Amino acid sequence: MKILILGGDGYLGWPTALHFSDKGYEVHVVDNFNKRKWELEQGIEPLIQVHTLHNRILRWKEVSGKSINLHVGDLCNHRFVYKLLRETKPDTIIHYAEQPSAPYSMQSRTAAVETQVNNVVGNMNVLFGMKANCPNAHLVKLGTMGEYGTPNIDIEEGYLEVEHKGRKDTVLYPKKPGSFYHLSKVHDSNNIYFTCRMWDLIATDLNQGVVYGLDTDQTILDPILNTSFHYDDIFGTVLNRFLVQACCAHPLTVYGKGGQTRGFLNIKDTIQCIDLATHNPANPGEFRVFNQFTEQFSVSQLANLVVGACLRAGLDVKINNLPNPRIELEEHYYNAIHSKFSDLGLVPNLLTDNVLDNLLQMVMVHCKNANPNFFTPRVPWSS
Ligand code: USQ
Repeated sequence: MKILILGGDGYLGWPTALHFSDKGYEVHVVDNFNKRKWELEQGIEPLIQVHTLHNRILRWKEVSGKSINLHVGDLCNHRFVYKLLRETKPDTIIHYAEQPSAPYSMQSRTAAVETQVNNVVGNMNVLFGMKANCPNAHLVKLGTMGEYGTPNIDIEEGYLEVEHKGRKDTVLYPKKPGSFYHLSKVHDSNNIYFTCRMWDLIATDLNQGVVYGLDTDQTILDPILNTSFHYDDIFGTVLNRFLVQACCAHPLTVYGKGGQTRGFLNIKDTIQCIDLATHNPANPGEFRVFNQFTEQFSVSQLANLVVGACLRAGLDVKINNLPNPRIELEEHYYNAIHSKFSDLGLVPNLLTDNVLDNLLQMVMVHCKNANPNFFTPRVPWSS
């Protein structure tokens, strides 16, 4: 199988490339290094050095004997996308290549527009490029649970059956995203759904929850194979942030009341889900939607779990409920269905005490590099 990974330099794209290369597939990675540029512009660094993609690919070849093919280019350039798809003719396209941060997208008009242009136009070029060059390829697109927002009813997996004035239909689940970033993924989903209906494209949209963790079976083989681990207020996700804050004896930055509830998953389960989706493709014309997370927590629950892990490790850490920089419900109903991956055989790596203790130990080794200036949130949603 030939696999094309868009966004192969990123937090999830790189471990995905290693996973499929390890399995013996022909792997092509694509990146324009925009994420590294955005980090430089913000003065942000990951906790652990991330080597260049070129060096990581070289090291992987030395460690495993296997090759990963690198293509440097921008998905917003349709000529690049068409050439890429024409020359590689992939069986599966795994699309991570988007601006991934809600706070980044809420900084300014410029950042909001940049996020939506980068994400929506890049995704549209992939869809048009697929139609022209590889209409039978399976697109596995990373969306987000944040597309749904926090509705006062159960969140279904993609679709909702409605009865209206005595008639029934199935519609895409209504979306109420909470940032221009999350909204960009809603636009992507609509565009992909449209092209499945119009052109018979084959797609799986993965509404992924908040990812935590650093290590996968391949990244641990050599320090140069590390993926990025962010703890800053822009690109860091909440549990990764809390772990670094805890190791620096900084109070955990719970925004507002902390009742915000989200779906979470270990980075190892991202890889497992992508593997399952890849090996069980959707049908022609099908826009298949999976909710990709393994368990749900409120932010306060997570903070308390981290405090518990700290106690076991002999660290004294406090929780600080900061004024919430975001506009979001801090107490709400949340019940998101996520059975489709279980049906395909997902065996989740849940956030047990043991897993949390190991994550804390890993972060402790590196926390001397952490910059406490990145702990305080700087982007208010209201500005
Ligand atoms: N939060 C805190 N304290 C912090 C950081 C975050 O209380 O220091 C809260 C936020 O207010 C929010 C929740 O934790 O209620 C999650 O925030 P997050 O920054 O971990 O996640 P989010 O902004 O939703 O975005 C992240 C990824 C994004 C992915 C999304 C999945 O950056 O790429 O799409 O998680 S989901 O949240 O399910 O939409």
